[in-house]
Amino acid sequence: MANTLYDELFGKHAGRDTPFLILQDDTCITHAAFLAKAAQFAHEITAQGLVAGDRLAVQIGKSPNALAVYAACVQSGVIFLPLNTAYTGPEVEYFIENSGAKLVLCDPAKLSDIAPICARLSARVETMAADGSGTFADKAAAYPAEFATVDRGPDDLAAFLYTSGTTGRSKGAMLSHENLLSNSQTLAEYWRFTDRDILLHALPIFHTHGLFVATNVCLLGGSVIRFYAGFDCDALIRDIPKATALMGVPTFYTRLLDDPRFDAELTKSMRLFVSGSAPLLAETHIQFEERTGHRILERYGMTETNMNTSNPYDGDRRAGTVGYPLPGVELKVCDPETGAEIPTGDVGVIEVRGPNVFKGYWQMPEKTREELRENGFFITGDLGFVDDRGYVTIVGRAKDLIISGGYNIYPKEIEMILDDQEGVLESAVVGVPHPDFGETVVAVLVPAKSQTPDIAAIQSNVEAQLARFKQPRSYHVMDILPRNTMGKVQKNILRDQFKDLFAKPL
Ligand code: MLC
Ligand code: AMP
Repeated sequence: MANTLYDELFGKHAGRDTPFLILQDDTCITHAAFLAKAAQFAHEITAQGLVAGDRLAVQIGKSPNALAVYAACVQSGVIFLPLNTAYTGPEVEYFIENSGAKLVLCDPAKLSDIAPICARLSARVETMAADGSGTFADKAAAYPAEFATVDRGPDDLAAFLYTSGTTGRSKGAMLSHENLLSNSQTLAEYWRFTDRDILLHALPIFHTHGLFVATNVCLLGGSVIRFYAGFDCDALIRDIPKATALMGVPTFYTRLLDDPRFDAELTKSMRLFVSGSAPLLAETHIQFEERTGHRILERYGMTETNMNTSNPYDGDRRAGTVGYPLPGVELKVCDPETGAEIPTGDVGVIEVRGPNVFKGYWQMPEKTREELRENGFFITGDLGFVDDRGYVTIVGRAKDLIISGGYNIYPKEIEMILDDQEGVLESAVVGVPHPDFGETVVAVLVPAKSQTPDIAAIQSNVEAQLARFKQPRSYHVMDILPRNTMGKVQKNILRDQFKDLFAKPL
């Protein structure tokens, strides 16, 4: 046997003194040094009592050591469960409980919040700070720099990534070794990643885009990663001339375009700019080409499916479209009511099937059945059409979802908290255009009879429970919510009413 993902991504670099990560201060970490660290971490994970199939939850800052925890999980067969560093204690508690994680790695600054949760849920807890230091790395340092890789096959699970849902409860998407490997192989080839590439990596490593797309593609191609703790415009502008590729959410590109230093001369070493996770405005695509001479390559993916479509590398990268289905991915557009496939050019719900599609939601068979058909097609909840040239365009979402700066926010999760607040009868949360984040969150509150909601108190309760990116940026009080004859809240009316709230001044 072998280990499907480890062997292809990591194992093949064993013993190579070639650069893998270059940090912001130009420190270089070789493949060999990275794998030695990962092996020590795999020993420590095993020493903590975890065996193949157990879950390790991490809520830690982005660092080479954090990435080595991912490699260590793959090598030891343990399921990697990364969590957004912005999540609050109550949010993290749900993920630990739902996943049954045996071990949790958290930032030392959060230990006082997380340790009692772990104690209640009988999970072990260790720390790792944003610089990679902490109890976990300290304990691991005692172990050898080699670890006997645990056998794992294509259908074994490699990672859980939690994704919220329209009911407000997050679901753990189970991703197999094959899901991750097959998609990364397709992308590495499609986008031509080789050992001559240097990728600017400024995305977080707790989501598909930064963890699986950016990292795995570079590992497969033997490409070097310039590794940033987060998006930092100055650092990117400094390093762009040393790089060949960037992957980002649309906010990266609008922020770069806001900087006059970002131009054709600066980007002349670059061969590829990839955008995804949220819609890239056609005007950003056009402005980008005018400024730099490069056409952004937009692609479309999801936590449950990895990447589904991509604009072509060589052919026409069409603004406003997400390109063609990737090799091996079947894509059809279906009637939202009947599920029947509809004619080319008509708008419907996008469904996808292929080796990229996940194995279901952890311990949620009903949710899995609702979204993953028996024939293997996954119902994405995105509305779109395929044109006569085969390009896919996404026009909206059948699901009630806001995407802010590439982070998904499900209004239901926020409404459930707002509905519980004193003085509030009911609430509605909508996404409105935002110049930096693409969309942002607006809350509408209906007061309970003869009461006036205390917005400041509500805001502070929301802050204690929800990550910053989910918190409404604006609150409004209304006597009643607009509803249709079926009693459903007409969110389109609210979106329209508040659409100019964050508009850029002319
Ligand atoms: C941070 N903040 C956000 C935010 N990110 N608010 C709304 N939306 C966001 N996306 C808040 C912070 O809490 C803080 O609030 C302030 O903004 C500044 O925080 P920061 O830490 O300085 O972050 P910033 O640089 O502003 O981050 C913006 C960003 C980041 C766009 C660089 O959000 C980011 O890296 N997004 C990428 C998300 C991603 O990887 N998505 C892929 C999902 S996978 P305050 O009040 O202090 O100002 C997927 C599948 C696929 O979708 O197809 O890829
Ligand atoms: P997530 O659940 O975080 O993986 O987000 C997946 C969702 O992001 C998809 O269902 C789409 O709605 C959206 N998305 C990803 N890429 C694109 C894109 N290029 N254009 C429009 N929406 C996108």
